[in-house]
Order: sequence, then C-alpha cells, then structure tokens
Amino acid sequence: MAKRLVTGGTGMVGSAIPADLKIGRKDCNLGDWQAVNAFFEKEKPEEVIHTAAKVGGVWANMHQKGDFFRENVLMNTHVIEAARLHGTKRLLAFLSTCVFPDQVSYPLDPQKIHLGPPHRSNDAYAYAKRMVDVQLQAYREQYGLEYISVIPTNIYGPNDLFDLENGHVVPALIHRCFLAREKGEDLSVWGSGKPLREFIFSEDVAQLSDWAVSNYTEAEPLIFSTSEEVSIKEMVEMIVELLNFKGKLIWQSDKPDGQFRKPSDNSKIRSLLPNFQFTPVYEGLKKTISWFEENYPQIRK
Ligand code: GFB
Repeated sequence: MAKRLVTGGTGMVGSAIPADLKIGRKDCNLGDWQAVNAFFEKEKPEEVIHTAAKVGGVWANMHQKGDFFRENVLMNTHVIEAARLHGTKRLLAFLSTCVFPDQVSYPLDPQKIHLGPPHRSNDAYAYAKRMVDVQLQAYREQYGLEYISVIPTNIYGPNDLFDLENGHVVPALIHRCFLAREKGEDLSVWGSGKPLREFIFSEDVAQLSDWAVSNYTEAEPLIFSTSEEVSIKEMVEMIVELLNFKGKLIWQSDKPDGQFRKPSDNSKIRSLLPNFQFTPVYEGLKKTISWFEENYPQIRK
C-alpha cells in the first residue's frame, strides 16, 4: 500500500478518509512554503489527498474574499508543488461546485469551468479553486504528472464547521435550530428558501476520493454529485423535523440567496462506479444531526 497523506485531516471530509498520515492546521501550516517543503521532504508521501481549504458558506465567502483567495491559493500551490518535488505519485485535490460560471448552460460539466466569471458571492474562492485545475493541467503538460481533481457539490456531514454566521447552510441551520429548540425561540433562516442545491454526504465524498486517488488518472476534473436538487426550504423542513423543532420559522429576506442553482452532470462517476449508492439526503442529515447532538458542545464552530 502506498503511503497516504491527507491534508485537512481534522476537517469534515479529511477525517472520514483512511490514511497513514493526517495533518491539520496545527501539524503543518500549509500557507508557509518552508513548512510544507520540510514536511514533504521528511515524510515523502506517495499518495496525497488534499482536502485542506479555507471554506465557508455564502456569508463568509462574501465578507472574507481576500482571506479566501490568498489562503487557498497558497495552500494549493504549496501542496501540489511539494508533492511534485518530493516524488508523490498520485495526488487528488478538491475543486468546488462554485468554480463554474454563473451564466452558463446546465447541467454543469467540467468542460465549462473556465467559460465565464463565477457568481459574485464567492468569486474569490472560486477563482482560487479554478487555479488548482490550471496548476494540475500545467504540471501534467510540463512534468507528466497524472495528478487529479474532483468537484464535489455541496458537502455536509459529521465534523463540519457549525459556525452560525460563516458556516454552510446545513451546519449553520442544524446549530441554529438546535439552539432555538433549547431556548424555545424562533428559527431564523436566510433568503427566500427557493435556491436549489445538490447536497452530498461527506462519507460518500470520502469513499469516492479513496477510490479516485488510485483509479482515476484523467486530466478532466471528476464531478461527485447525486444530481438531485433539493431546495433550501425542503432542507430546512427536514432539519426542523429531525430536530423536533416546534417553533416558528422567520425567513430573513435581507440575507443573501447566493447562486440560484448549480445542477451538475454526474454521468461520469455513475459510469465509472455504476454500483455506488449515494446516501439519501434524509439519511445523511439524520446521521449528521445525531452526531451533532452527541458531540455538542465539542463541535467545531
Ligand atoms: O451552504 P451555503 O452558504 O452555500 O448555502 P452556497 C447558501 C444558501 O442557503 C443560500 C441559504 O440560498 C442561503 O440563503 N441559507 C439559509 C443559509 N439559511 C442559511 C444559513 O443560516 N447559513 C447559510 N450559509 N445559508 C457556497 C459557496 O455557496 O457553497 C462556497 O459560497 C462553496 O464557495 C460552497 O462553493 C459549496 O451553495 O450558496
């Protein structure tokens, strides 16, 4: 078995992927080239799954654009370059469903990534992630490295960042709904509830990544998606039901809706792994909420 390193090892996806070596922020600062280079020189991982990223929901993406751009560009550039320098044979890096242009025909497929500007709400993060694709294509051409990237849709699951303001919709709402239930308060939800998202369970992403890093070598980023759209309103209803919240919902129309939809084409992963069963969103949410209640207040927030 190849010696595998997972970056972002304490995060939602990284913690669910088996590895010989997992590193989090405290083990190696991926924004510091000297630290990354020294780490790779010492450990010489043969396989790298690079999940580490500065991530957040629509609010964080709108209000911390400089940090999202800089931190992600530095981490990605450093990890991919250190892997090349120290002989890593296989590397899998994550793009994100927001890399696609805002104005583009649906369904989204990897050919369309660079066809136009991303949605304004998360353009800094999206451009930083697009550069992963650019770097990997460049390294493929110049150095012959078959490093790959994947594009998961909206991931949720245990061990997510449950920050009330800066988190993604699922963890933020689970946390807010839990607090509203405990305190007997109303639950505030952002936007109109109409936007659509394709939610994917973190453990599915982990399993697919585990497979892809050793079996997929193509230059084209591989989309991880159920291709099933769920509205924010439907998502809220499931969270409310699973948390047994009986209070009132307050829709905050002054808060952003973000991109209206981003339906993606999952035909490639379906043809590569025809027997793979995606976790139904209700089941995944149930597991996530059980995990949250069991681990509260020691959650990441
Ligand atoms: O998870 P989220 O922030 O990601 O979801 P995006 C935003 C949608 O959920 C919007 C609604 O339609 C919001 O109006 N929403 C409702 C809420 N209540 C809440 C809440 O309490 N918190 C949050 N965050 N949303 C991110 C990108 O966009 O998706 C990232 O900004 C990344 O770059 C990620 O690509 C996958 O899908 O809008």
